[in-house]
Amino acid sequence: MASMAAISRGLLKRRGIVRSPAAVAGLGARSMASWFGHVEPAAKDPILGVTEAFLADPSPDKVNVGVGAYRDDNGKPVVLECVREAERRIAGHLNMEYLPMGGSINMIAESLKLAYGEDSEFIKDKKIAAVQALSGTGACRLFADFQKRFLPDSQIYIPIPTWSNHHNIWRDACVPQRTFRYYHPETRGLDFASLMDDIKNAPNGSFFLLHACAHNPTGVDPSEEQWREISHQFKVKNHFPFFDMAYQGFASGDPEKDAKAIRIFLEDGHLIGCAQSYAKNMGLYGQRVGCLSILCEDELQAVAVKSQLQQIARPMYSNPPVHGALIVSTILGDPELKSLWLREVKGMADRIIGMRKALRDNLEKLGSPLSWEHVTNQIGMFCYSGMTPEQVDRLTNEFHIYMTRNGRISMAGVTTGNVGYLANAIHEVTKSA
Ligand code: PLA
Repeated sequence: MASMAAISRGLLKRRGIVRSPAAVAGLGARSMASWFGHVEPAAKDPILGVTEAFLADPSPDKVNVGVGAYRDDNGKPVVLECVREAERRIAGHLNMEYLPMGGSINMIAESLKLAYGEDSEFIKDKKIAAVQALSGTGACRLFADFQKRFLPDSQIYIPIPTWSNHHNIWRDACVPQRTFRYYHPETRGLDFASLMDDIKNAPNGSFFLLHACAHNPTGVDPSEEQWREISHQFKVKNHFPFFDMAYQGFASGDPEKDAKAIRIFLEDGHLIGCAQSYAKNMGLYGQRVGCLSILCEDELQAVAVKSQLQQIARPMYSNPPVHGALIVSTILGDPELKSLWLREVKGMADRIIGMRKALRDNLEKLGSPLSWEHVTNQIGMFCYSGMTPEQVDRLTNEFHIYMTRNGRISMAGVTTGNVGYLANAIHEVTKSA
């Protein structure tokens, strides 16, 4: 009788995971050394690749307005005072035990209040399945994997344009992608008519990815009235809205106001999904704290959905990291720290608004023949400048200004010190256009 070991070796061989000694001997030295010889370098990420190029540039004039990372007016990364205070309170009191698979219960409870409202009936009725996620990216990915697992024939409708990584996330989750129109290059505003047409023309019961506020990269959001129409049409078509809320607080300066689109959909009786991130609004970029929530029909369904989300997480990363979640729950769970946070979010949003005005003023003073009104009309972290990839290349090659080739300027990286230099360079590459 064959031994267990021999049987399992046979199984592995059939699956091509181990090779027989004869097969290995026949491979020869060259192929033994080239297990990964066929692996080509990956294409550079359109956003994080910009940071790599910026870091490699020795020029003292260099400016990074690529990645959406907030800087103070001296161009330095910011740790919020509420975060520093939360760290002081945590220090020495934290054990390093694993969190539950679904993450920090307190952090999740606070996150749901931010997205669904302090007194939300859905929270009271326990209708929301929610887990801590590896920031906004992880929340989107977990949702995409969940969608594939339980609705394997579904697709996702993604706005054009969108954050480049949305495409990667749903691609890697093997969910087919469709697009819907969103932005009008001529008006530099929302293409509302086309957006509504695409919602109407999608098959009933489609999944749609919506930016809850401060759309990336365009800085263009629907008005409240337009959100109401969108929500109404979603009802008619029975579409499922998945909100990516990576910038709550960065659109208006007030997280409560920035949740308006979600609240409208909730009022209209939709079931929704929501990805939240504390990277930007708490400046916790590298801590990777976020939350994925799915509003279900009842508590029973929410319990089932949560258990399945945890089961998707378990073989990927088992359970999420503890430190950032504790910072978030400490801040949001303490009225004093929470109001400090709200002031600090407002401060960041206001500095960005100030820089929009400064950039536009500078361009107008230089006598630019183009209109730069959109710089101040757009909201959130980014200005979708309208510059072409070739103009962006000139900014980088001639002026050491680093940004994504779609013409997106991260206003969070613009400061009193560099706005004049930036405006001058933009004027140089656009004046003859
Ligand atoms: N969703 C949107 C719309 C985003 O813009 C980003 C980050 C995320 C999710 C994910 O953020 P998180 O995982 O860090 O929480 N976008 C950045 C960074 C700021 C990036 O590309 O990763 C950007 O520069 O577009």
